[in-house]
Amino acid sequence: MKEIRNIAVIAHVDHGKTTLVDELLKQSGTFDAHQKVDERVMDSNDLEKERGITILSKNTAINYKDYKINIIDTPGHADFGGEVERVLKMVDSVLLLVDAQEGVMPQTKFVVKKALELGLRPIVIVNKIDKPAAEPDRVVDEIFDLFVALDANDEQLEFPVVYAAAKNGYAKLNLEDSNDNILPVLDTIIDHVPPSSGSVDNPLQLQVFTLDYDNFVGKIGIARIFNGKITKNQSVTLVKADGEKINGRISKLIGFLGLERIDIDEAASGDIVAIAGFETLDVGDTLADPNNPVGLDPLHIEEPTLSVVMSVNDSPLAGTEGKFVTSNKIAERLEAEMQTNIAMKYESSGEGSFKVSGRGELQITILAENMRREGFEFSLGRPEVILKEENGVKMEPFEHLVVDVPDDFTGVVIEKLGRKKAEMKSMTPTGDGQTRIEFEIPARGLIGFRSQFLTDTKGEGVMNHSFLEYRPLMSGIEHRMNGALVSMESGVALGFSIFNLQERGVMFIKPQDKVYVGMIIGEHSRSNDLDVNPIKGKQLSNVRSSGADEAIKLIPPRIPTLESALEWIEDDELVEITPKSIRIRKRFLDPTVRKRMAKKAKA
Ligand SMILES: Nc1nc2c(ncn2[C@@H]2O[C@H](COP(=O)(O)OP(=O)(O)OP(=O)(O)O)[C@@H](O)[C@H]2O)c(=O)[nH]1
Ligand SMILES: [Mg+2]
Repeated sequence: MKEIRNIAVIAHVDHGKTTLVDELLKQSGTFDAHQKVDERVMDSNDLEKERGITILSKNTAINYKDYKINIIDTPGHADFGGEVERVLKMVDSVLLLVDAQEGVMPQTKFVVKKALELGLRPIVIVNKIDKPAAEPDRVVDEIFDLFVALDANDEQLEFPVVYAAAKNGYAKLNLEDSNDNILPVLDTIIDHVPPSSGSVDNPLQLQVFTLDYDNFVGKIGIARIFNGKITKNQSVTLVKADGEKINGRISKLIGFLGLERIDIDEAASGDIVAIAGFETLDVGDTLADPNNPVGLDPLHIEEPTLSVVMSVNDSPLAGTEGKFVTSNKIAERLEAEMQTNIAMKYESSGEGSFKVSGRGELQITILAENMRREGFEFSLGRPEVILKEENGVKMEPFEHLVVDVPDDFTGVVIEKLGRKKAEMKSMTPTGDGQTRIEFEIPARGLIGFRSQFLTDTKGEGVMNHSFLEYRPLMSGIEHRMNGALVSMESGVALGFSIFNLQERGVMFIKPQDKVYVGMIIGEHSRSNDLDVNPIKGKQLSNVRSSGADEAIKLIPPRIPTLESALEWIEDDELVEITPKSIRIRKRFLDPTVRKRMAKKAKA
């Protein structure tokens, strides 16, 4: 029997977690020599592959020397921070990756804080040391300062450091060592990660930290065994978070090795396995010995901070591009999502509409993107942050924001963020003409800020943020500065009219696009909304003058994407989403109704 070690890989987004896990899998010999392996093989679902980010944490196991090392790869994007927090309770240490150039970033702070609070002793991996601008020593200092700032204890402060270039497949304990292979990471894990504290001789206790679904076996729970032994077909008691107990049987027991899931007959304390047999399984549930059914501490699950209203598509073009358009279908789909995605919630919010809540815009757009690919049509309203009340005070979520911008743009960025009620915390030139500025800002102020920021910094700025805490509600956060160009006709847009309209703002449509009354076809260069006619053709004259059809020059439109559209809209606007199109529209299409509602809203 191999000894087991459990570890999670944590970091800020893109610092190289999944790439490192790739290399560990390859170089430990876990794959067969002939097995062809994709890049970032753990990012297995379509959207993960396309976007190059990890969305769901996933586990794998590596055999190395006399050990079986269970490794959980976690997502680095702030919206999925809740995943990381849960996973940390399943492991006995973490590999903390930090980019050798970027250094400590907002999500680094978030994950380190959680790991230290749980008493874990991180192993620091300074990754991407191959980058020309890498400064590994500076980054180690930054990490040390971060640990001190977060009240790390003495043991935690003595973290081992491994320098790595995961992409190039090497790691080393000293910068002057040669670039051989990635094995120093595995050796450091064996040396530093403590064995599981439970015992095979205790009564069974395992806790579910992730859910999966399989059409044949039903709900699957991925769980860590904290005590005892589990065998296939064994009778166990499911202990829910509220104390309810349900007796049942393990119908399937699955073990992990590399990318394989293998049916196994038994597993013991310390290991990570998948089990099936319970339809009511939830994250945090304990499976225990029926003779001694004691539940483990429930897992803390982060509350959603952002919500959006999803409604049946009622635009004039509804049902022309999608397969599933009814509120029943949408409800069914949302229900299925919530079966495995515990960070999200939904509730009915009136006829044909649902309030969907999650941890951030990305989480919500990913659900929406998946749905449109499956053939759904629906509309989304403006994302709203979720307020809560503490001792009679209205509170709103705040975020820690870090921007890296070319020096020339610091002024405009600070000014714009000021209008969003951001408070500047520090400003440091990072050399090479760049400045890093840190802010604390109400999450509300960040909705729609990204596109503005990219425009202001000519696409050269980088921004990162993660959840900080709830604070008393702020007032006076500025909204969008520009009005909308709204179509007053239904039909097909013509190049000629777009040509005439383009001096009034930025167009969202191109010739031949379908439009309808109340659809937003562009952003007005001024602050008011403007009704315009995008389908008006050129006046035909009797006499054809030579060269009358002089070629018209159209400025390329800014075709909205799901993200950019959601960021852009105001309260009285909606994004219409179908498998083929993303359109922006006024909530009330009829101009008279719209004006009446606007007056009402002002009053
Ligand atoms: N130069 C360099 N690039 C690297 C290295 N490791 C990873 N990368 C690149 O960094 C990018 C992000 O890598 P990922 O492994 O997806 O990062 P991640 O931390 O898993 O990202 P999330 O899961 O989305 O948080 C990819 O383009 C990698 O090729 C490295 O050692 N050096
Ligand atoms: Mg990843």
